[in-house]
Amino acid sequence: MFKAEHNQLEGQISSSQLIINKRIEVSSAFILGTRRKGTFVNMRKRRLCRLILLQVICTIGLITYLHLVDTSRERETLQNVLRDDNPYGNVRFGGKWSPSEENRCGCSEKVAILVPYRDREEHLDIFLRHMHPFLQRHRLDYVIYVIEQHGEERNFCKGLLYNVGFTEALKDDPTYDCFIFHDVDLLPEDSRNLYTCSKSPCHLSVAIDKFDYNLPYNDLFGGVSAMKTSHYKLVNGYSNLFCGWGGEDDDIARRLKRHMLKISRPDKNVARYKMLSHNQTEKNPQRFKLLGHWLSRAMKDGLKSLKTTGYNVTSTSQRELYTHILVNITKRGVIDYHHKKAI
Ligand code: BGN
Repeated sequence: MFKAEHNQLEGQISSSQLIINKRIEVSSAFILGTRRKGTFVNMRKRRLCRLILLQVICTIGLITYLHLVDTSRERETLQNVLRDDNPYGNVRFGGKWSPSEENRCGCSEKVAILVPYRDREEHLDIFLRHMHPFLQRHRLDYVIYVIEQHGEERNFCKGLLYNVGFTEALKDDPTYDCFIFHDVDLLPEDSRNLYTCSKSPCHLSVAIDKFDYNLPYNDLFGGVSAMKTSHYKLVNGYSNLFCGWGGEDDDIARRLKRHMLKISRPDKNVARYKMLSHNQTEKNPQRFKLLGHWLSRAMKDGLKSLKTTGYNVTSTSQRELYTHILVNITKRGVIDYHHKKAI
């Protein structure tokens, strides 16, 4: 009795097992896309479908892998760029930077970048972010000095600020060999434009976007220029008398010529600059008169007359990206050459 029941049960199990097996077979055949012809399953078709499915999975996997590798590589490059262009990374307080011994450019020049400044915070910010990575690419030993004007004088006295910057920078470090005189609104576009001092004074801002990348006139020396410390002293620096826009650069160009110092220029395809936009500063109506008397002033008006020019250094401080020199300039009177000498 018990055996008969057992055999019956076994028979039921094996028949239901058969049904289940058949269902699995049918559904897998359906999934794999094979068609049954009656009860016969085409084994070759099933194998082919499995192979296709495997290939599809592999291709998707490969594409995903390549995409991940690519994005991580892209991210890595971007990080490098950001690291390279991060002005805060390795600039010492006071805006000082020097290359490591093994990375020196081969020149031992110490360069001071002088930037006369007033009321152009957003320009200064852009300028510093641009200049630090730019100068570091040259592997220069440099410091950026920002010479800020305040006080009663309404007009901007760029030449005087350059002379003060030059004098204060040499007090800070008497070993500077080279000075770069730089407008805050000019950004060099090409890293091949080297900020070093050659044998002769060099006019660096040859091609400015504002002038369609052309030099407006041959004797132009304004914008960005480079001079050896000895040359700047020789020509008595800039005139202290040009306050307001224009003329101070033409005046020093004449001084250089007088000392037979020929102005050199880099290639105009390299010496390219972008000028940051701003409102035109008030032009100095006295600039023509002043220029007319350039020779009689040349040996007095400048570095030599700085102490009697009516300014004092309010403070000198080391800021995160530059050395700040705050200069108080007292109000200038009108210079009348017919009754009084310039100084
Ligand atoms: C000139 C200015 C320069 C200035 C250039 C470029 C004068 C003096 C005129 C006798 N010179 O005209 O100071 O750098 O334009 O903008 O204004």
